[in-house]
Amino acid sequence: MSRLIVISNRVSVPKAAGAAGAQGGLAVALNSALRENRGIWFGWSGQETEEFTGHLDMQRNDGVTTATIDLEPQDIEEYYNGYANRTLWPLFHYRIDLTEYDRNFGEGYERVNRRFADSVRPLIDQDDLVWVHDYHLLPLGSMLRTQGMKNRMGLFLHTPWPPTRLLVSLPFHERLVESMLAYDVIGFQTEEWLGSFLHYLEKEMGLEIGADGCVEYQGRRIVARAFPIGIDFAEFTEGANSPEAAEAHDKLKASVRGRKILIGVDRLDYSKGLGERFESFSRFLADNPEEASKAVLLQIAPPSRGDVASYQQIREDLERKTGHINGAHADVAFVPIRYVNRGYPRRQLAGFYRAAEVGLVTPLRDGMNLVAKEYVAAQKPDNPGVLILSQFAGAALQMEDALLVNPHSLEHVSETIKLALNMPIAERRARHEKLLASVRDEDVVHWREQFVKALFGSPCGTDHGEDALA
Ligand code: ADQ
Repeated sequence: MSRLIVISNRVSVPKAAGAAGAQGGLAVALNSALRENRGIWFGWSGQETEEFTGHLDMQRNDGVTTATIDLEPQDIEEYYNGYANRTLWPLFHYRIDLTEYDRNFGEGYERVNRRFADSVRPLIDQDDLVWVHDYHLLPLGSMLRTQGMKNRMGLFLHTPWPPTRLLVSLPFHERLVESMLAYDVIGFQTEEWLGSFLHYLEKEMGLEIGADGCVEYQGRRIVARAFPIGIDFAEFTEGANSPEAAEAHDKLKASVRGRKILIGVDRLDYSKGLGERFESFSRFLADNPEEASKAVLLQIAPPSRGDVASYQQIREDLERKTGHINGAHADVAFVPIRYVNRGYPRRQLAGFYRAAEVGLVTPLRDGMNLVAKEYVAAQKPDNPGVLILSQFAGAALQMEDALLVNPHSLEHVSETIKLALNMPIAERRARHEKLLASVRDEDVVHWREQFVKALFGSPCGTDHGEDALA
């Protein structure tokens, strides 16, 4: 049987469900995938070393083998804080105003991708499947091919893929996209991002896309498809019914003394639309004085990428906004926004979701958004809360029974908050039932199976990978 080799920027050593600290969407998804496949998760340790050595730190934790390397300060600055998070992340989230183009970033990105390729190469056997993740490592596959690797290799992009008109603003965009065509399978979160990618291949590279999503390039056949990621439904619902979740639920409920709770849970990132969300809630408070003192917004937002200036900026903006809004609407016994900058164990988080009458998930742009799915999974089916979801989250394509909103429109979000807080139980149940079915059926196991099936099989007919897998 082929092993699975997962490669991503960071490797997150699996934690037990009740353990402290936040785990990002990627970490949560991959740990469940790896537990069921013998294999290795390779990536950066998150640690800095004075000079890059390529030393591999191998560990085994909770059924998952990890192999990590340390990076030197210049790598971290140019590759991680630079090209990945100051160039590609904003560009892929349609923020060309925040996108920085710096030649050193591009060079650092290629250098670190080559270091990844050199370090992981000895760990890969002839018939292993290689699954690369995300925007940090787009050219890794082509570097492994240059070293003669013939294994089947797939790439899954967790972010959106931008429209061609935006992407062409990136210097050397042709080189970046061309390098991606070294993979056998290229996966996107939604048909929308897939469509943008295929549009680029057609318009900028003159390639022809087959009806099956297959593309021929330099004698190889590549498939590009949508594989919407899901949550670990079984683990999450078990957590939601745990004593830790019940305790978190009860504590939060007691603290709001009968008020209704709207909850937001997001990494502190400008793509998540937190500023607009706070302002929409403020509009709701101003427009509905009779309801204003009956609702509390709990926003949990652990800081991320603190070394990047735009992230320091958003943190300051949100602190100022929270201060303003609370200053305008609070009284001695009531503060409308509770803004918390820390991570929580997943079971506690599930308890908070369950305690909230409304899940407020309003990113300006998001590859998928797992918080929307976790909120639905955590609800009590006989008395569920209401999900308000941005139409610009990838999740909106699967979750049409949420209340979909335009996060840029304060009026729209404010009116939808009112609707959600007053929704009759029958409608809440009916919407939740449909949402729950899709969150349950299209979970992370389904996602992984679909991707690995495409990687293992040959959806585009023959190519070099088949012999190795025979
Ligand atoms: P993220 O941008 O990190 O992921 P998201 O999908 O919402 O966004 O996942 C966040 C995860 O972190 C959730 O599982 C959430 O519970 C957890 N989390 C957030 N705040 C937390 C806190 N305070 N305490 C504990 N846990 C917390 C990227 C893409 C998304 C895509 C995922 C998966 O940007 O679009 O859905 O990858 O592919």
